[in-house]
Amino acid sequence: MPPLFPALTGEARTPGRPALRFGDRSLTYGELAAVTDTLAARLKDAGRVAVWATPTMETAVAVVAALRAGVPAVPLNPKSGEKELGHILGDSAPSLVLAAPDDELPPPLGELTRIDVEVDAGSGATVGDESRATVGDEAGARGGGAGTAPTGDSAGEESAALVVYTSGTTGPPKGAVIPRRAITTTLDALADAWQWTADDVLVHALPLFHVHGLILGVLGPLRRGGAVRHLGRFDTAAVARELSAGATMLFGVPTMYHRLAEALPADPELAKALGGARLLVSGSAALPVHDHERIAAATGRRVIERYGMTETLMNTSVRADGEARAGTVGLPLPGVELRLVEEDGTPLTAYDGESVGEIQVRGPNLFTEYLNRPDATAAAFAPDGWFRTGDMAVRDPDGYVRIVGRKATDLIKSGGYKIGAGEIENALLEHPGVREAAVTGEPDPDLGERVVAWIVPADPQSPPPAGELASHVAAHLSPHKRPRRVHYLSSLPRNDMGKIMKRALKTHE
Ligand code: MCA
Ligand code: AMP
Repeated sequence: MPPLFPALTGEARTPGRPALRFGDRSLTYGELAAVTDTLAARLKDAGRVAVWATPTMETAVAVVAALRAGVPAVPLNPKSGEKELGHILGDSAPSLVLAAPDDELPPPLGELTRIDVEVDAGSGATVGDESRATVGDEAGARGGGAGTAPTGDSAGEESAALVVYTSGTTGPPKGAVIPRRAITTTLDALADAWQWTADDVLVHALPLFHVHGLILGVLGPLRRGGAVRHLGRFDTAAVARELSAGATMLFGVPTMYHRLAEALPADPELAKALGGARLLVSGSAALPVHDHERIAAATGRRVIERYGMTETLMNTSVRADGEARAGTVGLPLPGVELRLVEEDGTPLTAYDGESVGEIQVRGPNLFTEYLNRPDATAAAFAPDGWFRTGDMAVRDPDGYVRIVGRKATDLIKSGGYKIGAGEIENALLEHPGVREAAVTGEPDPDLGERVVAWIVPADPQSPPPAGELASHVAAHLSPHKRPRRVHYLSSLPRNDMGKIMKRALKTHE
C-alpha cells in the first residue's frame, strides 16, 4: 500500500521540514517519524486504542502512531461527562488509553492500561510499569528517525483507522468506523479542490476528537507534507498572529468566522492577516451570508465552504479556482457521487436552484459502519446503497449545492457540534427535579443554534435552577450539549398519541 503520510515514511520523506506545532512545541517530520516509530511498535496488535484527545501535540502523535501501527484509534472528548464516556468505552472496548503524561484521567478510564505519550524528541523518559508506561525515549535517542517501525501501510485500505462518535436524534452517540481508504480519498480530493500542497501552513483551533479538527486539520497537512499550527483554543489575535507569520490557510467552524467578523471592524491587523491568507475554509455548519459578506468587505478575501459529515468525510466544496459564492457548499468533490431525492426516494433531475431534495452520496469517502449497530447502519443507506445524509438542498444550474435545511428537527448544530435532542432529554429526565423534558434548537447569532430545554418540574414550587440543569447535562454528557436556555412549563403539549409536539413549544414562550 502507498503510505498514508509520504513525507513521514515514504520515499518522499522530508525529515527536516516542520510538521506539527502546538503553542511553543513543535516537531519536524523526522522527529515525528521518530516518536511515532516507538509508539507504533508498542501499539502493534493492540486492538482498538482510546486517545484522550486534548488539543495538544500528544493527541496528534498518538493518532499518527496508531495509524502507523494499523490499529483503530478512538478519540475521546476530554470534556465528556461520565455517562457519555462510559457509553463510548463500553461500546468501543479499547485495550488501552493513550494520554499526555500530565493528564488526569477520570474513573471510567482508570481500569484501562495507560500509555503516556512523551513527545519531546530529545527527552530521555523511561518506560514505566505495566499500567503506566512512557513512550518516546528510544525515539528521542534516535531523533530524526528513519521510519523503521511498523508503518501501518501494510494495513488494508478497508481496515478501520478511526472510530469517531457522533450524535443521532435519539439514544447515545454512535461510533462511525472510518477506514483508511476514506481518509486518503477525502484528503486527496480536498488537495485537488484547494490546490493544497506541502507549502501550505494550516492554522486552526478545532477540537481533535472530530473529523474536522483531526482528519482535515491534522492528518490533512501531514498527508500533504505541509505544516499545521494548532492554537490550543480559538482566539482572534492568535489567528491574526499566525496568518501574519507564514500560515497560509485557516480552517474553522462558522462560530469562529462569526467571531472574526465581529472583531474585524476594530482590528486592522486582523483584516490584513485574513486578507493575506491563501484560503479561508469554513465547515461543520452553514456560515451565514451576513458573516461571509462582512469578512469579504473587511479583508477582500472570501471564505469558502465545504460540506461533510462524520460518516461521509467531505462531499462537496467550493474550489480554490472556482467562484466563492456565499451560501453554497460548492461542487461534489472528485470521486463523490451526489444526488438529491424526493421524499419517496425518486432522484431529482432539476438543477434549478429551487427543487429541494435530500442529499444522498456514494463514493470511497464513506464510512464502513456504525460500530455494533447493524440496524443503524442499514437504516443509514437507501435500498440502492446511497448514504442518506438527512441534509436538504437545492442545486444551482452550474451544479453548486446549496444546503437549505435538515430532515430531522431533533438534530441541533451548535458551535459546529451535532447534538441530538433525545440524548439531552434523557439526561435531563435523570435529574430528580425534572418530571418531563423536551429539547429544541433555536437560532443563535454566535453558535448558529443554541440548545433550549423545556421542563416540567417535579415540584412546581421549587423548580431546579437553569444553571443546575446545564451543569447536570455538562457533567453527564458534554459541556457543549448543555442547555443555554431553560423554560418551565406546567405540562408539555402532546398529540393524541402522547407524542410531544415540539412545534407548539415555541408558542409557550
Ligand atoms: C461552561 N462550561 C462548562 C459549563 N458551562 N463546563 C461544565 N459545566 C458547565 N455548566 C465550559 C466549557 O467546557 C468550556 O470550557 C467553556 O465553558 C466554554 O464552553 P462553550 O460555551 O461551550 O464554548 P464556546 O466558547 O461557545 O465554544 C465555541 C467554539 C466551540 C470554540 C466554536 O463550539 C468549538 O470548538 N466548536 C467546534 C466544533 C467542531 O469541531 N465540530 C466538528 C464536528 P473551556 O473554556 O475550558 O473550553 S462536524 C464534523 O467534523 C464534520 C465532518 C464537518 O463537516 O466538519
Ligand atoms: P457531523 O455529523 O457532526 O459530522 O456533522 C455533519 C453535518 O454538519 C452535516 O450533515 C450538515 O448538516 C452539517 N454541515 C457540515 N458542513 C456544512 C456546511 N458547510 N454547510 C451546512 N451544513 C454543514
